[in-house]
Amino acid sequence: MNRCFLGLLLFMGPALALAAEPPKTSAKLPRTPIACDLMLLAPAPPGVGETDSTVVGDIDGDGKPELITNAMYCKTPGLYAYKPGADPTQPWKKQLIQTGLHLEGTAAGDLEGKGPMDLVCGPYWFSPPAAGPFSGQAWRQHKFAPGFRDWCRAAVIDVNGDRRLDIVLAEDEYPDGHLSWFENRVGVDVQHPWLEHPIESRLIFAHTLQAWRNAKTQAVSVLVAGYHNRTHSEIFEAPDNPTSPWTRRVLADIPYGEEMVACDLDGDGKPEIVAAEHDPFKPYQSRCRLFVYKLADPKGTAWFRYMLDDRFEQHCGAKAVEIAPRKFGILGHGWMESRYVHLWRPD
Ligand SMILES: [Ca+2]
Ligand SMILES: [Ca+2]
Ligand SMILES: [Ca+2]
Ligand SMILES: [Ca+2]
Repeated sequence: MNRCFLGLLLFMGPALALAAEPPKTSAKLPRTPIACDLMLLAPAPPGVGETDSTVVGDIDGDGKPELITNAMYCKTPGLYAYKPGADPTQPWKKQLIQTGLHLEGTAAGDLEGKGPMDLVCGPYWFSPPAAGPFSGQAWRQHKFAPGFRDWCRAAVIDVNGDRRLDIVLAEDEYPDGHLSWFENRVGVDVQHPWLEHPIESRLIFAHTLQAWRNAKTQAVSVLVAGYHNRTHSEIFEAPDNPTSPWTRRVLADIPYGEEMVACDLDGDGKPEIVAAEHDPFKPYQSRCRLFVYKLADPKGTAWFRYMLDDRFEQHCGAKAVEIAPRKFGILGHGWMESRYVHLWRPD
């Protein structure tokens, strides 16, 4: 186990089994509030609303990441890519991917296997023009999930191991959301370029979707968590044949859990789950808890829970970030105290 993370666990006291209350302790992890100079990437046209689905990826292949984000809840919804210039404090180059569709659930990956990065947003995917992703020319729009509504969470991963990236998609703003993976047959089967394989059909406001492949077992897992009170967070595990029914394991009840993330914080090859409560209203906004869940048995049927903090709402989600090689911190961002990004680090 990574010594930094071991130190973090010892600092927080004994582990508790799933469903137990967090330890009563006055000890707090070191937290660094980072005051953000919010930078306007580009002037927004009138009527543009909130962004709700952002991904970072190198979509033009120059080795540097770009930012892809959507505009929602407005008269002119859309999806845009932004590219910084030599001076990132100057306005970034802006490329329209689509406008007119209210979509959320953004992911990036080379779905055609031809090099240039493609984008997924909701039940659509978008391929760049031949002139280049930032050429100003229109991106091509394709629909891969005709049975899905427009508000989703998406992940791009090779589920069946055929070296073609597939798409995992969850409907995220509905009390009866579907979760499926879509087998990539683009360029192989013109009539049916995407084959849907349903996984679940009763997700409740699934604001978290993350998929990963276990480096040792090669098994694919998908983390899904609901946004509203008393909803479950669940991990779906693919069987050897991922077109067969998947195993579903309930991780925990997270009151108001938003944007959970799986990350191998201690380097043992198995992901931990970072979960932050996010109720932004008084008096709860100063009582929300930040948890790390760690597997307590090899089969994934029980988890230890560690509370890292209980003072801040994290409405905009918590993320694990590599702050040094193989050393992870946790970033959290609230809604009411949005001027600050919080960083927890294990030393
Ligand atoms: Ca790039
Ligand atoms: Ca491509
Ligand atoms: Ca595949
Ligand atoms: Ca781990």
